[in-house]
Amino acid sequence: MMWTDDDLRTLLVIRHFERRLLELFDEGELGGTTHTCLGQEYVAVAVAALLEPGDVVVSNHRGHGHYLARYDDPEGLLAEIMGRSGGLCGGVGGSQHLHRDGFLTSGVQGQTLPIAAGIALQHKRTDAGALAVVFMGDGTWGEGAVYEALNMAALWRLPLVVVVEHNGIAQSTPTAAHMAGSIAQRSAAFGIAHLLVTGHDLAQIRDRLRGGFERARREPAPLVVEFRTNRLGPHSKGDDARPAEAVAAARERDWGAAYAREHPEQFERLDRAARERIDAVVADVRGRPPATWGAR
Ligand SMILES: Cc1ncc(C[n+]2csc(CCOP(=O)(O)OP(=O)(O)O)c2C)c(N)n1
Repeated sequence: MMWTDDDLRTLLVIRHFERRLLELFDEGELGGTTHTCLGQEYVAVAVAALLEPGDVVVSNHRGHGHYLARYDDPEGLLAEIMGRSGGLCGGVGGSQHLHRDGFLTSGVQGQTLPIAAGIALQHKRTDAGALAVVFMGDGTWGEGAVYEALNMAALWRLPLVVVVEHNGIAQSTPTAAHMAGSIAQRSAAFGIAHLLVTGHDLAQIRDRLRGGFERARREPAPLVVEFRTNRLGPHSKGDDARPAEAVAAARERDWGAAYAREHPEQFERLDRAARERIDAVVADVRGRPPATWGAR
């Protein structure tokens, strides 16, 4: 497994961005809450390479990586989260409610799939070949709205890709305690194709998904992609309810640890550069005045 400098750079920018957010929270610099994608960064980076400019991404409470993988804009995102000038949404969206052309997030679990299905319907009518791509966790498969949207997506053959980041836990509840059956079986019940991804090799993942994304665009037809992934950090800030052994096992499975062992020179070089870049972003944004927002 060997990644390009570009891919590894993006992965490490996301990682350092998220680590700094947790520190800034501890230092009292952030209001509200924040959920990091630590451990899951590669899902966003793998998928971003399969997107076309006209696609719309609908993301969730754990959406910083999805944004950074698509736009490489840590300044705009941090300013948004810290409520400083230059924030992506004038500081009113914060961590969980981001909006930019082709990108939308909501922290309301399950709300996003009906929205993404509506966007996919609009694409089918007016912009053939464009996808709606929604990111959600395994726990959110407990929301009823998910099944109403899957039903419509299958019935109306919508160009919708549902990326499920199955990290084995929903806040503090293990998947085994909340999900009967499986994501594959639930997709099959609607006649929706399902692809499972278990590794974190970006090239292999993209090879596995490329044909499915193409079919979803061209037929069009919905697709569920299930990543078996690894939440490295707490659910949000300091609230990791898992036993210490489970956290240690997550560290052991981390893509970063595995990659650093395999390619120490490339990893250390880009890790240092990403850390320095994010330090500079934090210094810049911290020095900015508060965001102002008014009618636009
Ligand atoms: C409708 C709704 N119910 C509850 C919550 C509180 N909440 C935020 S994240 C979360 C767990 C989500 O778990 P999962 O979908 O597995 O995603 P993960 O956090 O693991 O990425 C919950 C219950 C919410 N945001 N919205």
